[in-house]
Amino acid sequence: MTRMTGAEVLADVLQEVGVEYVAGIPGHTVNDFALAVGASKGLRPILVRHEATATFAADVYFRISGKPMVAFTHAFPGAANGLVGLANAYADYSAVIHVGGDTASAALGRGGYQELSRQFNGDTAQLLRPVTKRVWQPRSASDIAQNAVAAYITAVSGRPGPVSLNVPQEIWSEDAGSDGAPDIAGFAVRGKSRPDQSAVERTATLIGRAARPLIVAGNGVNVGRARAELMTLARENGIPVATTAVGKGAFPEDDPLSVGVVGWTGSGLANAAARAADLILVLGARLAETTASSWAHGATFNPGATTFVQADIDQSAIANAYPVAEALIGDMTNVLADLELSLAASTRPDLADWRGQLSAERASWAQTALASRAPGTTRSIGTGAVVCALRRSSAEPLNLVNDCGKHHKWIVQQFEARKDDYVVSSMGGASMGIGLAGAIGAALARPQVRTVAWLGDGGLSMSLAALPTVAEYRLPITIVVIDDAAYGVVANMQMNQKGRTAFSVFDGSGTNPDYRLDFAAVARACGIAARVVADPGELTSAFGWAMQQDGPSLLNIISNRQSVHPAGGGVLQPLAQNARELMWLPSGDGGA
Ligand SMILES: Cc1ncc(C[n+]2csc(CCOP(=O)(O)OP(=O)(O)O)c2C)c(N)n1
Ligand SMILES: [Mg+2]
Repeated sequence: MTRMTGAEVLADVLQEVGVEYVAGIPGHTVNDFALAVGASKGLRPILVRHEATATFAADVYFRISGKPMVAFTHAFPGAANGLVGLANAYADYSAVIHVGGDTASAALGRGGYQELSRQFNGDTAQLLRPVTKRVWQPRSASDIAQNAVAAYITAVSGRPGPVSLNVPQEIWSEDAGSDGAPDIAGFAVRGKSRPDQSAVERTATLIGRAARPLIVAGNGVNVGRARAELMTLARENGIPVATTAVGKGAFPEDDPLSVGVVGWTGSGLANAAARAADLILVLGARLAETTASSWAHGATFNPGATTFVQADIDQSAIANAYPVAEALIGDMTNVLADLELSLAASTRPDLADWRGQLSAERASWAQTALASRAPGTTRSIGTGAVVCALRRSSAEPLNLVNDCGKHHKWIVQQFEARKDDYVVSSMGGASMGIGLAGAIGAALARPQVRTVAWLGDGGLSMSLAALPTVAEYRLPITIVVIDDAAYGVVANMQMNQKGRTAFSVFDGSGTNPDYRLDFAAVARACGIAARVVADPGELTSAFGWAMQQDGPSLLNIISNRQSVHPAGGGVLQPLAQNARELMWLPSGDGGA
C-alpha cells in the first residue's frame, strides 16, 4: 500500500460518497487537488472558464440528479468569482460541495500572495461563511476524510445547501497518515425521517373535512424525490395541486388536477384556487415573498379564511409566513406515503363541487393566457409565441433552466411542465447567469434528454464565459435568448415608475441606439450552431432545427423593449407592513 496525500484522500472520499463531476479552475493553492481529481478513475473533470459557471452548474445538477457536484476554486479571487453560485444555491436550498484552495498557513498575515488576511488570518473562509451551511478548514491532511464526510452529510441533509472545504495549500501534499483509502462506510450513513403518526392522522381528518382543499407543492417535493408519492396522494383523493415557481414540475401540469403555479409569477387559475381554498397542504415550501405575492392578503393566499397544514423535512421552514394547524416533519416520501395510508383508511373526500368550481376558473384563465400569446411582428416577436413553439417542438422529457428577467415569468406561468420534465427556476436567489451555467449542470445530470437554457440578452451577456464550455463538452443544450437589447424588466419598471430609463437599455446611454450584440455570431465563434430568428413565422422551423442538433444550439429571438411580462397571476408589491402583520393574523377555521 502507498501512503496517500490529503488531495488523494479527498478525491477518494468524494467518489465514495457518490460525487461524479468536479468542475473548477486551478491555481497554485488547489493544484494538487486538481491533479488528484485528474488521476482518479471515478471523478469526471469539467474545466470551466469562470468559477461562477462551476457553482451555478453544481446547484442545478443537484436539483435534477439529487447528487452533489463539486465546484473548486483557487484562493480568494477564485472563491470570490464562485460566490454568486454558492449564495444562489444557499438562497434556494440546493446542495453544492465547494472545495477551495487557500493561502499556505505559513504565509498568512505576512503579505502572502493572494491572501485575504488584512483583518484576520484566512479571511477567504469568512467570505464563504454567509453563503454556505458551514465551512471546514482542515488543520492537517488527516482531518480531510472526516471533514469531507461531514461536509457531504451537511450538504444533503435537512434542507440541502452548499458547504465549503477550504484547505490551506500545504495540506494537499501532506501525508494523510494512513496506508490506502479511508473506510467511510460507517460514517457517510444517511437515514430518512418519518412524521409523527398522530400528526398524520389529525392532518388526514382536516383534509377529510375540507370542502376546498388544495396542495401547494414546493421544491421540497422535487428535492425529496417524492413526485410519485404526490401523484398517488392527489389522484387517489382528487385534490387539486398547485406548485410554487421553484417547485414547478413536481406535479405534471397537463394533469386535470393541476392548477399551475401560485404566486407573483404564477397563473390566474392557481392564485384563484389558493384564495378560495379552505385548507392548503403545503409540501416542502416556505411560502416566501414571491410565492405569497408579498404576503398581500387576498392576492395569493387568504390566511384569515384558510387553514394551513405544512410538511417539511425541516422544522424551521414551518409557519415561516402563516400560522399552521398541523406540522408534519419528515422526509417527503414518508410524509406523503403515510398521509395517503391514513386517508385511504377513512372516507375519501367528495370534492366534485370544488373541482367544478375550478373548471370555470380554468376556462377563463385559458382565455387570458391564450390572448397573451400573440405572435408579434418582425423583430418584435411575442415571448408567449416562443413558449408555445418551444413546447410544441418536443414531446420528449426535457430539462429547462430559467434565468431571471421578464422572459422568466413566461416560462413559469405558461410553459406546461409534463411528467419527467425538470423546469428549474431560482426565486430565492434569482441570480442572473444561472440560466446558461445551470444548464450545464442540468445536461450533466440528465444527458439523455435535451436541456433548454432560457435567458434574456442581459443574462446571456453576463454568462458568455460559459458558452465555450457548452461547446467544448458537446452538451445537448439549446440556448434560447429573448433579445430585447435591454435589461427589459428593469427598463419596464423604470418606465412605469418614472417615465424614463437609466442603466437598463443597451444603447451606449443614447450614443448608439442601434447597437445590438450579435449573440448568434458569438455562439458560432465558440463552436455552437446558431440562428437569428427575427420573424414569428420562423419559430416552428427554428425550434425544429435547434432541438434536433446533435450538440448545442442557440436561437437568438429578436424581441423588443416594449414586450412585457405575461398578464395575470399574482402580484409583487412594496411590502409595507404585510410581512410584519402576519403574526397578528386571526388563524383560519380550525387553525392553531
Ligand atoms: C446578478 C444579478 N444582477 C442584477 C439583477 C437584477 N435584475 C433582475 S432581472 C434584470 C434584467 C434582466 O435582463 P435580461 O436578462 O435581458 O432579461 P429581460 O428582463 O430583458 O427579459 C436585472 C438587472 C439580478 N437578478 N441578478
Ligand atoms: Mg433583455
